[in-house]
Amino acid sequence: MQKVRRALRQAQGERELGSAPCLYAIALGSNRRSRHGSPTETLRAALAELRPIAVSRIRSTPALGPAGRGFANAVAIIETGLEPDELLAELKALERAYGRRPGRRWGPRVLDLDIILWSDGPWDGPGPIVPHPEFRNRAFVLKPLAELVPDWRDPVSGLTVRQLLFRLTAPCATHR
Ligand code: A4P
Ligand code: MG
Repeated sequence: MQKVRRALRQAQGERELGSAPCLYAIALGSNRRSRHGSPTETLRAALAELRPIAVSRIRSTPALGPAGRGFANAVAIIETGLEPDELLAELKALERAYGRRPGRRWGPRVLDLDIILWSDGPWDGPGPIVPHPEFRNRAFVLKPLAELVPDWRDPVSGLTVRQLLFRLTAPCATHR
């Protein structure tokens, strides 16, 4: 994971000087079969299309909320010159290409792609909210994220991914 850490340091440093592509952490979820197969096989195919510089392992997780069936979840780190609104448009197109149709919020889905963090801090432009407003409360995002970038600092809370995961999962945690 040295490569990701180095790339993150470099992206954050160089962006201050106004160059270099951005790094993004993208969370992937699926709890419905696609033409690629099971949710795990679907994530494997989608991960390849994102051309990531690092990927977490794919975990089976119980559904949070009313989505019913359990999920396959993973996180990918990608490098791109796109801004968050442009990247979200690409991710939505990929979701559609995998057969996702608009439906009930939190309903079963073939593929969900969420932007969790990017190397430029908070995004206050059009489109997505970055950091993702719910990621601090979700072990199915924080665990794979911590596998890849434990020292990446959430620009809103000021805590690292490792600290956010500890806060969520420690036995006496108050934030659940
Ligand atoms: N949007 C705003 N910010 C972002 C962002 N940072 N990244 C907007 C991506 N999208 C963002 O998303 C709804 C709207 O959020 C979009 O129009 C986008 O512009 P969506 O993906 O179309 O709909 P959704 O997935 O039903 O909503 P959302 O809020 O993404 O749901 P979540 O929060 O992803 O929750 N349990 C387990 N174990 N694993 C899961 O992956 N996922 C969900 C869905 C519930 N339970 C789960 C899991
Ligand atoms: Mg989503």
